[in-house]
Amino acid sequence: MEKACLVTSVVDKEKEIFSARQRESELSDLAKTAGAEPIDKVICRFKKVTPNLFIGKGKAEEISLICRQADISTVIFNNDLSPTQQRNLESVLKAKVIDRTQLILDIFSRNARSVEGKVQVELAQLEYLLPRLSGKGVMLSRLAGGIGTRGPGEQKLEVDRRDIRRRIARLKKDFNGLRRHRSTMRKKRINASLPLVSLVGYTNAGKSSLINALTNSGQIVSNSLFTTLDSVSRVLTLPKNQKIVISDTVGFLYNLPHHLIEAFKATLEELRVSDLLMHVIDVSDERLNERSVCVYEVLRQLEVTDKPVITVLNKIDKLQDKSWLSRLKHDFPNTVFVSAKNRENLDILVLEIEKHLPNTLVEFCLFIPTEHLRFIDMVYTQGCVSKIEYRNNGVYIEGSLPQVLQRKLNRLLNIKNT
Ligand SMILES: Nc1nc2c(ncn2[C@@H]2O[C@H](COP(=O)(O)OP(=O)(O)OP(=O)(O)O)[C@@H](O)[C@H]2O)c(=O)[nH]1
Ligand SMILES: [Mg+2]
Repeated sequence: MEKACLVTSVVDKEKEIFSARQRESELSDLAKTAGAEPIDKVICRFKKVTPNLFIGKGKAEEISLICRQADISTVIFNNDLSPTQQRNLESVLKAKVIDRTQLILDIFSRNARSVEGKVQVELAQLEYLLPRLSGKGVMLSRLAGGIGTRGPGEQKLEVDRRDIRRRIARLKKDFNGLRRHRSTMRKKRINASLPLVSLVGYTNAGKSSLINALTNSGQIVSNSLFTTLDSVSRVLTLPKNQKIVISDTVGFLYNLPHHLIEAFKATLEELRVSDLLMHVIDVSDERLNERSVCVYEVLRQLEVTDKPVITVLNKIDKLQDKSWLSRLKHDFPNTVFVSAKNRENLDILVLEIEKHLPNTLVEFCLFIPTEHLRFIDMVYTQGCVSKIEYRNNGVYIEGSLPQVLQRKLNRLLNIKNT
């Protein structure tokens, strides 16, 4: 385990949603997820950021002493540092210095599973590193190993600037190819007219557990941060037989570094084409209101602001006292209280999804001539058939269908019939 000292700064007059202790506790979770052992924690309060060290000189010397006494080789800062600040801090602290973006990138690189996820993370890591390798040789953090030095699949990240540039060009090319593939897949789904419901929420809220409970799938679930990085989609059949696609993706975090939002914009593009969002909240967490504010802030940055939202208040099984829960109904839109773990209230959630889908089912009766019988398959997979009669020159069916599909079938049949 990499022994670490955690530094959380409080700058006067800078508004933060979370208290210093709450931010420190989140940093500690992030550090542990990255494989570090937080040995000591320091909160620095100051009026103004110092350009060359971020914190004051005296505080830096204090931290340096802590590190020497406790044999700590890594200092993790709860904010972003400029390349100069990072380099200067390393020489004063005589320890490897990791900032918040680098820490989160490291977790991302450990958790990236798909080819696309790995490419995105390595690209973000190298773009982060490049300006940090200029000037006076390789920084201490580049030599030490551990957090900040490994890419996806535990391979060591490049340190040579020329090689990094070459690798960045290569990764960008790969990424564009993958992106085209994703967009083709999306078009296919739109053609199949299946509505898309996307899960959003703070990391560790239980999004993957919920998609597993709803669709009996096997997404990895873990009590650590950013377990899911890649978008995963599953088909769910609603009670009236309407099929929808549910997609699980990367969780959000307070002050998610801009760098990372940029890197994951492509993955998160799914959100922009969603018909409905399910905002999953961990009700057992005392910071649920602040976390929710962060989620909406990230959605705003991603320009996803016009979608209907169902608020899924998850982990109700963890609460002893449930009396205060009803208050949350007034604070969030369209609330449903569930436990993904105990599969509690999932039926209510499914009905709520059905209610908010723009693509609600409509009754239909249709005669499909023999030469177009292939359309029956569409009706069966996406709708609900209540009556079917085989006649001489075709099939008569009644039932309910997504409106989009009904229009499409009418159009197809009319065109073919004329
Ligand atoms: N008690 C309880 N625990 C839950 C429930 N849902 C999820 N968990 C636990 O919460 C932790 C996080 O669950 P995940 O499903 O991985 O959360 P996530 O939102 O996908 O997290 P990331 O992918 O890391 O952003 C795991 O330890 C789950 O077992 C629930 O309803 N009740
Ligand atoms: Mg997950």
